[in-house]
Amino acid sequence: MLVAGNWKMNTDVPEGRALADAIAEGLSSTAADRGDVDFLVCPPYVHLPAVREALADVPVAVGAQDMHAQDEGAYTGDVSAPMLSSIGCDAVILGHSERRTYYDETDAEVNAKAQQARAHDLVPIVCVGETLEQRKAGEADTVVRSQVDGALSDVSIDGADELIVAYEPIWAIGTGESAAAEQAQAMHAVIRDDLRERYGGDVADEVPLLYGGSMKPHNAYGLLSQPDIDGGLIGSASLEAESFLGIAEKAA
Ligand code: 3PY
Repeated sequence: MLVAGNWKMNTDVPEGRALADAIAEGLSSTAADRGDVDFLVCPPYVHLPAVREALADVPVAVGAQDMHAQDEGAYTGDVSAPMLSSIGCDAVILGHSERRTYYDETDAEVNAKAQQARAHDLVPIVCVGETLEQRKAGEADTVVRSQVDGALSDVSIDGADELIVAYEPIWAIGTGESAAAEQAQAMHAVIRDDLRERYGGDVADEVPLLYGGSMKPHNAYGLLSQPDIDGGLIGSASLEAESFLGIAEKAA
C-alpha cells in the first residue's frame, strides 16, 4: 500500500516545511499502527530540499510533480531528471491531467519523460484518466489503455518498484467527486491487464496502481480495499498532516 501526496502548487516553503515536519512527527509517534504502508510526498520543486531534510528520519520518499525530458539545455523554467536525482528525489509524477490540460502534454511527451526518469533512477508515477465525456461515451477503457500504452512504450523496468501508475479520472480531480470504488477497481483491473501484457504477471501484479481524484479519509477505505487499488495519489487531503495520515490509517 502506498499513500502519496500531490501538493500541486500549494504552500510556500516555510508552510511546506511545517507540513513535512508535521507528517514526520505524526509518523514517528504512531509508526507501529501503520502496517505495510509506504509514503511519498510530491511538493513543488523549490520545497524539495527542505522537505527531504524534514523527512530524513522517517520512511517517506520524496517526488517531484513533473520534469523535462532532456538532461540539460536552453529550456528556461524547466527542471531535469539529473537535477532531481542530485537532491535525493525518488520519484516524479508524469502526465498529470493538469499538465495534459494546461500544457497540452501528450502521451509521447509523457513517454519521453518516463524513459528519462528511468535513466536517472527516478520512479515515474504515470498518470492516466478519462474525461466525463469519454466515460459517458463508453470510451473510458480504450482511452486509458491507450494512455498507458503511449506512456510506457519502450519503458523497461527490472522490477515492480521501478514504476507506479495512477488512475485519476479527470472528472474526479479537484471536484470533490470521487469514482465509486467498483468503478475505480474496474479501471485498475484494465490497467493491470495492460501491464501484464507489457511486463508479465510477476512484475505487473506488484506494480503499485494508485487511485487519484478526491481521495479523502472518508472515502479512502472503500477505494483502498479493492484488490487492484494499491494506494492513493492524494490532492487536497495531503495538505494537512492529519488527513494525509488519516488516509494512511484506512490503508493499513
Ligand atoms: C486530486 O486528488 O485532485 C489529484 O489530482 C491528485 O493527484
